[in-house]
Parts: sequence; C-alpha cells; structure tokens
Amino acid sequence: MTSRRDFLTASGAALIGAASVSRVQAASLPEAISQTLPDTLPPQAPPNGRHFNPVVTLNGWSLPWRMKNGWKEFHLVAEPVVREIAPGMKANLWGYNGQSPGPTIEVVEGDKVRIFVTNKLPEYTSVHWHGQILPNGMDGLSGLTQPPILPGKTFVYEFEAKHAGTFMYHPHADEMTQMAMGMMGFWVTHPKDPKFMAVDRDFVFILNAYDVEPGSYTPKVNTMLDFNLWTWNSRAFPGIDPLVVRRGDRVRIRAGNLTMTNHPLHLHGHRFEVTGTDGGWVPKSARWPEVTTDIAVGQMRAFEFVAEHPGDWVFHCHKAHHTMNAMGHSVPTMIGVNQTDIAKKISQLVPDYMVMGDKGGSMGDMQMPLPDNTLPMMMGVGPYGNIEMGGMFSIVKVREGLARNDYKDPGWYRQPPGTQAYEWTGNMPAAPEAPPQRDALPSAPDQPVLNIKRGGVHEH
Ligand SMILES: [Cu+2]
Repeated sequence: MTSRRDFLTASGAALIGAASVSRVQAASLPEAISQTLPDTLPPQAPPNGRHFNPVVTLNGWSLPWRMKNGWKEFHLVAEPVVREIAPGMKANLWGYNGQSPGPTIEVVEGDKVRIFVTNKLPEYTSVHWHGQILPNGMDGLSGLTQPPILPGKTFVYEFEAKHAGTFMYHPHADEMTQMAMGMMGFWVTHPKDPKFMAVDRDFVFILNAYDVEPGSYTPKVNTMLDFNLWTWNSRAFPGIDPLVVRRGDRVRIRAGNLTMTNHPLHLHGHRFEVTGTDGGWVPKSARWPEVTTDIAVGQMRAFEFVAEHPGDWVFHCHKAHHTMNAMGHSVPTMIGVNQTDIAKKISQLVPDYMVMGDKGGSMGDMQMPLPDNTLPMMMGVGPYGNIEMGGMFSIVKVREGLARNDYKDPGWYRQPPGTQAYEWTGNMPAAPEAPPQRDALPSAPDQPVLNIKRGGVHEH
C-alpha cells in the first residue's frame, strides 16, 4: 500500500523538475496510486493548483494528481479488488486503484482535467463522467462515443470541469455486470471561490448494493432488484465509519445513488436543507427544511445542516430492509405464533432448526450458525446493548470542541443527567375494561377460504 502522504511528497519532488519537460515527456503516464485499506483517510489540502476545501470520503480517499502544463492529471486503473464490506466479510469486487468504489476525484471549477484510464479487467470497459457537461466524445459510452477500452489498454479523457457540484463516475460498458461488481466512484468539482458554499465538514459517499450469497465472495451480476447487501461506499454497518463533527460546524453530506432503487436518507436530531442536486446548487430561496431526503436511482444530492445538538445521532436509509444485512427477506412473520410444537417436529427433520421471532424479532440476539464470510442480519453493539442494524446506517457524532481536522471516533456520547429515557418504577393504574357485549355479531355465511399469497413481485 502506498500512503497518500508518501505520494504527495513524491509528487511534490517530481513537480520541481516538471517545468522543463517537453510535450512528449508530458504525455507520460502519471503514477497510478493505489490504496487497499477501507479506512476513511483525513482530507488533505491541495498541494498545488487552485485552492479548495477537500471532502471526506467515508471509508475511502481522494486520488492524488499531478499538474502538467496547466492540466490536472489523474490515473485510474480499473481492476479486480478485494473489499472488506464490514469486519468479518470480504468480497471480490471490481473497482479502481485498489478499492471499490474507486477514489474520489476532486477538482476546481475551470480546471482542465486529463484522466488516464488503464484497463486491468478481464473484459473491456469505459468511464462515463456522470453529470458533467463535456464534449460528446469524452462521455465514455462504449460503442457510441468511443471504442471500448480493451484489457491492457489505456485511454485518455480530457475536459474542462465547467460547473461546481457533485458528480460520479462509472463504466458505460457491460454496465450491469460492472456496476454489480462495484465499479464506481465519486467526483467533486469545487467552486472557484473557496468561500462560496463553504462548510466546515463535507462528507461524500456512494449508495451501492450487492448480491453476495452468504458464504460466497463474488457478487451475482445478473441480479436486478433482489440485492442483499445495502452499502455506502461498499461498506455495511457496522463497517461504515461515523461522521464526526464539532458542535456548531456547518456540515454537508453528499450522496450519489448507483443502486437500482431509491433511498430515503434520514437524519436524527437535526433539520437539514438540500443545497445541491444533479444540476448544481439550489438557490437559498428554493430550499425547504427536511429530516429525510429521497435519492432516486442515478441521482446525487448534497444537504447541509448546522450541528447544533451534541449526541450520537443516527443517520440511515429509512427502508427497513436496507438497514439489514444478508438473509433478511425470506423470513416469515411469526409474531404471536407459538412455535414450540412445530419446532419439535421440524427439528426431527432439520436438526439445526431454530424458532424465529415469536416475540417480534430480536434478531440481534439470535445465535445462528453463520456460514463463513457473511454478516449477521442486524449487528453493532452500543453502550446499552445491541443496535440491531446493518446495511445503510451510520452515526453522526456531534461533540463540543473538536479540532478542525479531527475525524477520530470520539466513542459513545454520554447523555447529561435528566436528558435520557428512563424506566418507570412507580405504580401502574388499573387498565379500564370494555363493557360486556349485549348482542353477539351475526355469524357470517360459510365462505370458501381464499388463500391469497402476498407479494409476487417484491420491491427492494
Ligand atoms: Cu435504502
């Protein structure tokens, strides 16, 4: 693994000699930096080019560049990677520069950007710069605007980053397979004026999803809707880092949706406003207060709030099955069903059979034998017990007096005395009873029992 710090030092040294190189030499490939850990790397001020306030990629990093004759040059390598989805589970994915998703690309409005894309996949690919206004031939549509990038080949994309905002990149070649395998990345074009839309903390992540059968390592690439791992930057809770902010900070969160369904992102304890959409910034007069914002397929959203209230505030997709990990959806509802007798009978046939959820779930407590390389459906342990969450779930940790660049997990919040829910230990009043029925209801005529099976097509 090459650390970003090492690279920046090395590229700084290389730049000293860069002024005198010829155009021919300038056409040499920039170093392809790789990162193999799923850690959130702290943001670093740009070493050259126009100044900007860098973003924080959740469980990810931003790609270093080199300046060459006024061009900002990046080198993406499309390749197979191993991504830890959460501690206890790894997946064989495809991505860029050692990771899925690939590194975030950060440029400034007006930058001339040159991206070298080397294909180390076993099949052709291309890169589409989702949301950018650019020349048609740079749009990355394999077969339409360019030939495919064959295995072993390198293509060059060149365009000006015309508009500040939130973008993504992903292949437009064998798209269903390549996106199901994790090929995608975030792109932020910062405003020319670093004071415009300035925030104290700016977090970015991609909403993505996988279908990895429990016990296996490679996603199924023909799945259309029935995914079983709902992830942010190819991480599932508790593998997603917390969003650590200082009380009083103005915080921006940007998310882009490359799954096949929408995600209503919900934040506890604060009201926010959507400040950026696919087409750019939302004027102040057109914003409204929210605690949930839905992000449709293919969309990017930026939203902002002032972190006024200290605490551990949950931030998650509000689709309940998107805050669960694999194996969640073939389980029947068994609330109120006494399964003791049936369990005895079934266990004669299936020795490992267990009773599930007759008191309403408690899946976080179930001691189920799991195959290797899978995550429990609901996990994460908090200061008061199981959190019983997975998937698209994290915690915004608002704390007093953090340093500007401090993103370290501060641990659990301690609620001040008198501000936490508590157990009632006084007397219970007698519950009122309904008066006895005077007339029994007329009995219904005999009718055939309809057995209507719910579902058919399930939306996920
Ligand atoms: Cu969701």
